[in-house]
Amino acid sequence: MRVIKIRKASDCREQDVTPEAIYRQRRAFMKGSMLGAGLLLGSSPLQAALNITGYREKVVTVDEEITPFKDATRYNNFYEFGTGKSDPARNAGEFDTSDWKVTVSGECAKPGVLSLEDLIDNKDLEERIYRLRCVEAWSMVIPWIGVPLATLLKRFEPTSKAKYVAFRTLVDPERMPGQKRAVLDWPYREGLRIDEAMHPLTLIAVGMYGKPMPNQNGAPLRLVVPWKYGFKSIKSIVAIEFTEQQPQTTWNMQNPREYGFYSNVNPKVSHPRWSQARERRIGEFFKRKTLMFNGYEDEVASLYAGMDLKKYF
Ligand SMILES: Nc1nc2c(c(=O)[nH]1)N[C@H]1C(S)=C(S)[C@@H](COP(=O)(O)O)O[C@H]1N2
Ligand SMILES: [Mo]
Repeated sequence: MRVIKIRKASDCREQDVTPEAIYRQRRAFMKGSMLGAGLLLGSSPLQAALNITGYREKVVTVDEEITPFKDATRYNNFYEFGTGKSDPARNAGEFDTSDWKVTVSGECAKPGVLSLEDLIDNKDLEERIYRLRCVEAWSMVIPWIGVPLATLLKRFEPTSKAKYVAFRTLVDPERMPGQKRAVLDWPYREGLRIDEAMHPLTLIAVGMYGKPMPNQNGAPLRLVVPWKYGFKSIKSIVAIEFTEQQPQTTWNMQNPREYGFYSNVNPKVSHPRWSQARERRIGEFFKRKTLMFNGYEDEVASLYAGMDLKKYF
C-alpha cells in the first residue's frame, strides 16, 4: 500500500519558490500540455479579482505525474453542459460566471448571500495536488487551487444541529443548455456529513494549474473530495446549507441501487454494472489498481470506523 503524506507548510521545500518558477518546471514536465490553456480559461472580472497567483504552494498528496491540462479540460463530466465527455469543453465556453453569488443557509449562526470575493479570502488559497477518481473508472491528478472547506464553513458558525452540509449547482437553462433536458432532476445536488465536510482534505477549488477554474471544470467554484467518487465533487456551486438530516444527492436520487450517499472510493465494492478494482488514468492506456479511499486511507479511514462500507456504499 502506497503511503500518502500530507506535507505541512513547514515541511514544504517549494515554499520559497515562486508559483511562476514552479509552473515553468511543471510545464516542462507536462510536455507542452499547457498549450492553448488561455483559450479555455474563464476570464470573468470576479475571477480575476481572486488573486489566483498569490496562493501558497502547500499540500502535495500525490507523488504521480500530473494529468496534462488538455486532458483535464477536454474529458469532463458536467451534465449541465451535455452528457458527452467532450460536451462541457464545447458548450461551457460562453458560460458567464461574473457576479456569482453563493447562499449559505440552514443550521448556522451567520447565514448570508456572498459574492465570490467575500466567500474566498485570497490569503487562504493553497495549491493541492489531488487525484480525482470518477465512478466510471477513470482518474486524473490535478493541481487544484482552493481553500479548505472547513476554513470557509467555520465563518458561518454552524450550530450543533448541523450534521450534514448540502450543496447545489446553479439552475439556469439559458446559461446551462444541458438543463433544457431532464436528464437529471436539476439542480445537481450533493452532500457530505459534517465531519467529512470539515476534514482537512476537503477543498473548495477556484482554480487549477495555476489559473482560474475553467468553465468545464466547475467555474467559479467547486468541491473536491479526493477520497470519494468524482460525482461528489459538485461544480458551479450556488448554495451551501447546513442540515440536520442527510440531504438528497443527485446520483443517489437518480439510481439509489448504483450510487450511495457515501460513495467512498472502494475497490472491494463493485458498481452493479462494473468492477471498481481498476481504473484508467486519463491520457494513459494501461489500467492501474484502484486504492482504498483513492489512496487517502491513512487520512480518512477513521471517519468510517465501525461502519459497514458495503452497506453504506
Ligand atoms: N454540477 C455538476 N457537478 C459535477 C458533475 C455534473 O454533472 N454536474 N459531474 C460530476 C462527475 S460525475 C465527475 S467525475 C466530476 C468531473 O470533474 P472534471 O470534469 O473536472 O474532471 O465532476 C462532478 N461534478
Ligand atoms: Mo464521475
